[in-house]
Amino acid sequence: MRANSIKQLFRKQQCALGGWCSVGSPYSAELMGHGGFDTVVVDLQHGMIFIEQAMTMLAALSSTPAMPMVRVSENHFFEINKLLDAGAYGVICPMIDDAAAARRFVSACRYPPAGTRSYGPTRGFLYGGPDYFSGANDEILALGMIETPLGLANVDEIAATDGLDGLFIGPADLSLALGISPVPDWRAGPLAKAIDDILASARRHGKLAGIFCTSVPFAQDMKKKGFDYINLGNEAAYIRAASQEWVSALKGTAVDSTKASGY
Ligand code: 3PY
Ligand code: MG
Repeated sequence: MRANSIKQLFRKQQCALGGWCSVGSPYSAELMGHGGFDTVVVDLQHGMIFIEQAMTMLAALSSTPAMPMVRVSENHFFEINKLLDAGAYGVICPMIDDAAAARRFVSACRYPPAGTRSYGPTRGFLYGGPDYFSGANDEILALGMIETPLGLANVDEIAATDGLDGLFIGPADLSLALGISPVPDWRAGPLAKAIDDILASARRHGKLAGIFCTSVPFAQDMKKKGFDYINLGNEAAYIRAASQEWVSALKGTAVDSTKASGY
């Protein structure tokens, strides 16, 4: 079976860079896939993307060097199974609150006896290869998001979950969980401490640590901290930023950076 490039980078202790699709289009997914990222995530939670579009985007991504991943809309067995069958090589699950939720998520990603995933990797074969079944439980990446008050309180029991490959921080929801603005201030205050605590928990349990970053300085700081997987905004933010920059240059007006955040 095709090796999971993110797992390989993690084993070599090299940082993986992620791109993120929130526009429901196979063409934009393909463009992102050729953008130099190690992986590109199709976001079914907050992205303007539904399951049929996600299938075409996963197909488009598999023609590029970037490993196709998804963020599912919730911890839902059917949706996770369907997207894995469609060729997703990694799943990010939002709002994991405790070890029970983490176990349910991992179980949906793994074939028996390790889990309860149902068999039928229709498109998964095309991307993963004919020996998909023998390698899937090892190659498919399962990342649980820490971004709720309960998730933060229970981070150690979540990180200890067997078969969970890593923790992924959603800084906007995590900020809300801490009672602060969802525009993340990663440099100081409660979010900075929570990021350090989650990273330390991942390290204690030998798990990968990832984070969604909304700007280049944010991403650079997280790289310095030693995160294994750093996601660089999303393509909607790139479109907003580049169009503002071009239009402002021609109109001679200032760029309003508040309109080009990473969400
Ligand atoms: C968050 O910041 O809450 C996220 O889920 C990132 O997409
Ligand atoms: Mg979130």
